[in-house]
Amino acid sequence: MTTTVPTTPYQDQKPGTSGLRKKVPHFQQPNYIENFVQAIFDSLTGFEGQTLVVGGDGRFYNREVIQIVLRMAAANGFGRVLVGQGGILSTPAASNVIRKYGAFGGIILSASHNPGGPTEDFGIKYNTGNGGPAPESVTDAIYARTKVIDAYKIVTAPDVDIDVIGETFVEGMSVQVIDSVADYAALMETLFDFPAIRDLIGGGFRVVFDAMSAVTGPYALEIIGRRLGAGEDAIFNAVPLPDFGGHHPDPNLVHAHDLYQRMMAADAPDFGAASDGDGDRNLIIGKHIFVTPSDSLAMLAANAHLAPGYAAGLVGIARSMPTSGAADRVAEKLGIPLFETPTGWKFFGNLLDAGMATICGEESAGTGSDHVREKDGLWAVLLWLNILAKRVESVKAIAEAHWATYGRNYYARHDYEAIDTAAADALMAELRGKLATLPGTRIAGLEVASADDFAYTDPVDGSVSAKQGVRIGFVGGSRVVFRLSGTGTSGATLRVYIERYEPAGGDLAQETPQALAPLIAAAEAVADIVRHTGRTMPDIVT
Ligand code: VG1
Ligand code: CO
Repeated sequence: MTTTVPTTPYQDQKPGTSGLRKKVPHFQQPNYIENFVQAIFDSLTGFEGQTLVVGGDGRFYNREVIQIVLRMAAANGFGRVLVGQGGILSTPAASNVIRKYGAFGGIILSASHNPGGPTEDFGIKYNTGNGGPAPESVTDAIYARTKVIDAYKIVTAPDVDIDVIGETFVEGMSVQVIDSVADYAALMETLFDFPAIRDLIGGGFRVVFDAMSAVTGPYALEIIGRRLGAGEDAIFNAVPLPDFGGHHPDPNLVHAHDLYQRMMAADAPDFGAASDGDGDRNLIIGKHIFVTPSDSLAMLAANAHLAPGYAAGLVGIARSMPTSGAADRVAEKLGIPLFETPTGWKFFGNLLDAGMATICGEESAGTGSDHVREKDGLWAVLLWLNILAKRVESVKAIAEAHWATYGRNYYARHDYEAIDTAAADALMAELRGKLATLPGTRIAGLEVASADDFAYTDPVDGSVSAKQGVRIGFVGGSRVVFRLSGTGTSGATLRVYIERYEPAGGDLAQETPQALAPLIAAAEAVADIVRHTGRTMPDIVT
């Protein structure tokens, strides 16, 4: 039986960089989930009888919300829902399922790299039929609807057993619980040379993968552990836990510190990797060398033709604006276009759909391709392994050869977390206020060549996204970029992106903090971070 339940709107359901993210208790307010899910459905047309995909990263509250979504999907007229077993679907796997089964769209329950648990973070995101995050036109419509919503539709029905593969019905709507891993693993086999990687590993090449007690555990066990023969012992923290074992499932040098230490040890394995809460990010560490995500994007693009799925070459490369320019040099050499987009995977969707880009990446450890419409952590790991199997060189040798050819973009991101929102806004407003006067002046000894607030015009649909980050370029090609995070849930997070280019033939073997020291000083001088935030040091350097 379908009931229309009256409700009152919340004013704070604005999706950020990647969906709506709040603390769990916030989501547990009366009708908070129901309002948002109904606002999604109210913003869409034509889904009557169609398929919806639902899954998440297994964090606390995942299972409860899936049951609500199932009852509301039935009440709103969907014909079928595909659910990952146990409620588990990594973000790239969900994107694949949406595409493979021709679904109308999908609801992904995740707060990605944010911690999980009863008092930590939860998130909801809607993906469209191309498998990608809803574009801003859709998220804006959802937000507008949440502010005025006065009722939602739900059926009365018992919970569906989402742990058993098979079909059940909720008030006439089919619910199919599917294997979370199978479709994704099959897709990976079409893209990469599994026999070559198996031979590499069988020959003694040692691989370790840290799933960070998050969603990629089952995927890595099946693909790296079993199909590629690395063994189950090669996968650490392989069981997805509702609270990720109390850790941040964020694959960076701070939160994946154990992996980093292991890879820097004298007897380190040859290749180490990690992924985040929902499986769309990747951390790549070779024996005794960390590869920055921006460099990884460039190196993957330069070598992608070694994998069967990319043997025909790339049509274009896209990167988010704060990502380093390393990929630009690869695009130039390959004679293909390079697109610079705002932060967030939703901006790559049109380029991928239009066949304008094959590989995309973000400095935040996200890399992916046109095989799905999300960034994909394991995909990046497998492409690296495929390249290593074909080149039969170490990660370090590949990185050094890359820099010797293209030059090196020294790069770091400094995050100031949970700062006062008003202080963060004031810092950005002051910066924006002086942009026009900066070119030609010197900051901490460096001459400013350009200063602007990044605005993007989508080359496919002409939509414009303004105020996407303040960038200050210096004579010689170095730059600093400032923006506020759109995924945090407490206060504001200031991200400062610092980049310096050293051409081939220059000093390519510096330590990154030293190479960037003058720019770090310039960033402080131009933005007055200490005065605005009271912070003398970033919380996280990646
Ligand atoms: C961050 C990253 C961005 C990424 C987004 C979602 O956003 O900077 O590159 O696309 O997280 O990633 P922000 O607005 O906090 O800087 V995930 O792995 O959370 O889906
Ligand atoms: Co993620």
